[in-house]
Amino acid sequence: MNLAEARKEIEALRKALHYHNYRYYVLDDPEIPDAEYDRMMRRLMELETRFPELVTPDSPSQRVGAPPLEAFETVSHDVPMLSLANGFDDGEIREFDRRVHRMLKTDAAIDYVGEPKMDGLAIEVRYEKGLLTLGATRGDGFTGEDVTANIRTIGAIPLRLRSDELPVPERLDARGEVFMPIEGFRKLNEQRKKEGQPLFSNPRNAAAGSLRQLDSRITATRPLDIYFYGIGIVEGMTFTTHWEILKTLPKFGLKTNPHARLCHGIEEAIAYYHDLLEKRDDFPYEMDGIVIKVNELALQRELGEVSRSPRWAIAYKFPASQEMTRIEDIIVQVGRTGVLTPVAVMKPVEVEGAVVSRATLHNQDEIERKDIRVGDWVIIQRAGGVIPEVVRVVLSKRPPDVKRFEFPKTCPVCGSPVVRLPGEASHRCMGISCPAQLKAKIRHFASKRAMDIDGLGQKLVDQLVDKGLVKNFADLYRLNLEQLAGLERMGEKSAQNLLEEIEKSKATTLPRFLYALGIPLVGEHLAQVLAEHFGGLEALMSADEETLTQINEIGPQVARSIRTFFDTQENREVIRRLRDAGVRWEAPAASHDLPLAGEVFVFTGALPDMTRDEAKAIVERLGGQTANQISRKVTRVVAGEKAGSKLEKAKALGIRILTPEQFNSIIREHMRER
Ligand code: JCF
Repeated sequence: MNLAEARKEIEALRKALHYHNYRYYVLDDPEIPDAEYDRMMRRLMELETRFPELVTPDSPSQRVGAPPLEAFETVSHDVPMLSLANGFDDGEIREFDRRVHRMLKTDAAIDYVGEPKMDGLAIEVRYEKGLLTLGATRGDGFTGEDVTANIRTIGAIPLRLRSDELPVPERLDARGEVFMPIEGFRKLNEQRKKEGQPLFSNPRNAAAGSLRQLDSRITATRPLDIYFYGIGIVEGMTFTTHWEILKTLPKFGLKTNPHARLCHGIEEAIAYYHDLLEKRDDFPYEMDGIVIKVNELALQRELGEVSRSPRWAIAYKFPASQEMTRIEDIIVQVGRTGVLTPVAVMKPVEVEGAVVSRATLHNQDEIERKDIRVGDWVIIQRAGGVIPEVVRVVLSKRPPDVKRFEFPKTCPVCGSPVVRLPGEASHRCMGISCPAQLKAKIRHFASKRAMDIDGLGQKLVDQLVDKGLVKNFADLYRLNLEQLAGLERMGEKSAQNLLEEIEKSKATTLPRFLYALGIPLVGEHLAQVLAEHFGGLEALMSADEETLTQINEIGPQVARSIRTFFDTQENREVIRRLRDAGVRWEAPAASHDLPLAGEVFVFTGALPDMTRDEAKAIVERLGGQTANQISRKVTRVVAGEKAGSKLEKAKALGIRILTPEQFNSIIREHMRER
C-alpha cells in the first residue's frame, strides 16, 4: 500500500468513525454494532502507525490520552463563566420572575427555557474553523485549567464539528457540564474496590477527579459524558434566543439535553420543575435541579449580571436527597411472616424535608456487603420516596471503637429460636405465636390499602395484642366500647370513633380483603389478579394448585403459598368469622352480565352432589354472591336434607327456597352456556 492509497482509506475511515461517533453519542442512536466500530478504529490505528505522517489531531484515534502533564496551564475565559443564583421553592422562583418583569418594565409573560441542571462540572471547549483547539475547566469563572488532553478523550465531545447541516463558524466556544452517568459510576467504583483503591463518593466527584487527571490515559478509561448548555465567544454566526442555541449546537455535533423545555411564563417553568423532580430517579444521571433562563438573548443582555451571577437565570435546586449521619444502634424488627429485619437507628437528620432516624438494612448479607457497623458515619438517602436507606459507610470517618452487628440467636420479642433457612436471605423467628408477628399482621390488615381502619395505629395494635383482646383479625370486629375506652390514651369519644371506623371497614372489596389477609407472596397486585380471575372468595379458596398456576402471573411458588394458606384450618376459621361479622364486598364489575349477577345464595343442609365450597365457587363463577347467614339481602336459599333454623328464617322472610336438584339444574343450564 502506498501513501496515496493509505490516505484515501484513512480519510474514509475517519469520516465513517466521526459519523458513527455522532450517532452513538449525540443522537444516542447507533447504526452499527460496537464491534464493527472497534474494527474500523483498529484498522485506522494500524494505518496511522504505518504512516505516522498522516496522523492529524482530529483523527478519531486521538482520544486514547496523551503522556501525563506536570501541571495544568491556566486559561482565562474571554467571556466569564458565571455561576447561578439558587432558588429552593416556588416562591423564590416567582420572586425571580417578578424581578425580571420589574427590570424589563413589562407585564407581558416572559418566555423561559427550563433545562435539567446536571450534577457535574462545567467546562468550555473552543472550536476554530471546526477543529477542537482548547478545553478548559470553569475554575473561578475567570480563569480555569487547560484540560484539553482530557477533554479529547470524551467520546461525546467532537474533535471536529459536523458541517453537513450548517457552515461551521470561524470560532465557536461552547459550554457544558461534564458528568458521569450513574451506571458508569457504579461500575467504576466496583472495579476500584476490587483493586483496593479509594472509592469516589458520588458521580460528581468521580467526574471532577477524572477530568482533573494529569494523565489523560486514565481519563480515557472513565465513562464521562457531557451536555452543552451555552456559548461563549462565537464568530461568524448569531443567535437571537437561548432555545435557538440549544437547537443549533447539536447540528454541529455538540449535544444538548433533550429534556430542555421552552416555557411561556414562569408557571410553566415551575410545573416543569415539579415534573422533572418526580421523574428524577428514572434518569441515568444525577441532576441537582433545573436551570431557568430568559429565552430572548436581547432581554438577557438588558438584564445583565450582578456579583458573578446573571440576572436572567436561576437554578431551582432539587432538595438534597443524601445526607450524612451516624449509626447509633442496629435493632431488629419482626415482620408479619416472622422475618427479622435489621434497622439502623441513627442520629436524626433532615433529608428532603423529613427527619430521618431509622433506615432499613435489609438483611445480613447487605450489612456485610456494605460493611456497616454500629458507630459508623454513613451516607443515607431517601430514594424516590419514603423508605430511607444507607448508601454506604464513610470509611475515612470510621471511629476505632465501631462494633460489628451480629444477628440475635433468639427473637427479641418472643424469645423463640431465630434461624436462617438454606437459600433464604433473611432470618426468621420460629415462634408460632410471636406477638410481634401478630401485631405486624394486624397493622397490615388495618392499613390504608387493605381494610383501611383509620385510627388503628401501631400503639393501639400493640395494646390490643398485649392485653389479649385481639388474637386474630376477626377479634377486631368483636371489640366493644368498654374494652376500647379502657386503653391508654383512649377517651370515650375516640373509642366510639374507632368502633365506627371498624364498622365502616366491613364494606370492602375482594382485592382489598385478599391483600389484607397477608397471604405470603400475595401483594396488592396479585390480590387484584386473583379477585378478577375468580370473581369471589369461595372460588379462589377451592382452586387447586394446577388451576392457580394456569393464571397469568401466578407461578408454582405463589400457588403453593395460596393453597397452604387456605388449607390451614385456623385461617379458614378466621375468614368464616370475618364474614359472619359482616365483612363483605360487591361482586366485581365484570360479573354484572353473568347469569347469577345480583343473586345472593345461602346453602343449608346437605348437598348430595358437591361440597358446599364447590357449590359456592360455582355461584361466584356465574356472577352470584354467597353468604353464611340469612338476611334480607339473600335472594335464594338452597336447602338440602337436615336443613335447620336457616330454612325457617328464610321462609319467614319470604326468600325463594330451592332444592339441591333445582340448584343443580340451574347451574347446569348456565354452565353449558359458558
Ligand atoms: O447543567 C448545569 N450544571 C448547568 C450549569 C446548566 C446551565 O444551563 C448553566 C449552568 C451554569 C451557568 N447555565 C449557566 C449560565
